[in-house]
Amino acid sequence: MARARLSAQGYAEGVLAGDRAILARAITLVESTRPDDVELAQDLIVRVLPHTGGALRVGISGPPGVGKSTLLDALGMQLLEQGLRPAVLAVDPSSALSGGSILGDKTRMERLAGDSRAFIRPSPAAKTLGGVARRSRETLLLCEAAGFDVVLVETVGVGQSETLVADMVDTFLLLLQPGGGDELQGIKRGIVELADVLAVNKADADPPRSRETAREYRAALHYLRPRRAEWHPPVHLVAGLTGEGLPELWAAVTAHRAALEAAGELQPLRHEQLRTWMWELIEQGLKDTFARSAAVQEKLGPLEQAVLGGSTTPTRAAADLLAAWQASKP
Ligand SMILES: Nc1nc2c(ncn2[C@@H]2O[C@H](COP(=O)(O)OP(=O)(O)OP(=O)(O)O)[C@@H](O)[C@H]2O)c(=O)[nH]1
Ligand SMILES: [Mg+2]
Repeated sequence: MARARLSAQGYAEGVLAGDRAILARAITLVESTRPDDVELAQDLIVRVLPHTGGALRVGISGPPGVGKSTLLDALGMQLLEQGLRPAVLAVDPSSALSGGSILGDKTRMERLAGDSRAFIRPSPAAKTLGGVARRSRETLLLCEAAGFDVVLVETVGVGQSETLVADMVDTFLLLLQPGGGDELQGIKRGIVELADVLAVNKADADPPRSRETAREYRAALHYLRPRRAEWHPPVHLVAGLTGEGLPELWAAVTAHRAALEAAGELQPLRHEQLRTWMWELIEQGLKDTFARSAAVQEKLGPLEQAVLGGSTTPTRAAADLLAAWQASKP
């Protein structure tokens, strides 16, 4: 990046003033892995933290090609009409493997991308899914500080990133293809259980089939344990392409948030997410220092071989390595 870095205060002021160019640069800073950038980014986040928490945080997932981006484009435009300002973030598990963001989201969100009141940010490139998650969480906070009322986090539903996204939002929305139960759609039961609101998309193409799919999911949901006593996930019929059913879908999303608040569960949910986030980082940090330790590196190969050769057990090898690590510390 050719442009000079700002101070943490400089970034914070720009973000809080809703300056989109500075917001974009602040997100780039948060995505950087350079140690001095990481320090500066944390300084920035701490400064804006008192101004976060105000947005409706919504996750949206579903199988590849189900129409997530198309629906977000239409929904985003509808929110703008209501005077709300949406930001759309993408979390792409494959970017952790390919090192780049592949979602051509701006092409599927043309209207929203062209509107200066909205904000769209593709998935950060990171080596691990945990890295993608950290950057996305901090980007969400920056968007809140910049005054966005709704933060929509899109992730492709292939069974890796949904839990991550569900762990950073208030309401998790699952889009389904018309026809075919979750076996066919490749959606794991655990993902259906994460959903607060479900919607069969592309209902314009084959309405009877879509209604049948919605019926099947409603029936299936009876056999799943609801995540919360006061909320039973509804199944809607929508079409992102025509806008059909979107007002009702949005009403369900806001009703879910309202139910959380009425039950006094919003704060506890967000607190739990912060705790989980912190412990994930601690676990990652411990693993990294463990793996880097000379004492561990010396014993790791032989012990792994011993486990594979059947002369010791994974339990004993792990205990030996942990003991060697403990003993090596000053
Ligand atoms: N008939 C119909 N087609 C739709 C609808 N929504 C999206 N599509 C089409 O479905 C295809 C995929 O749409 P996207 O919005 O890119 O889907 P996506 O879920 O974001 O896809 P990935 O991000 O690649 O997982 C496109 O060809 C859309 O035109 C809809 O409501 N009705
Ligand atoms: Mg998409």
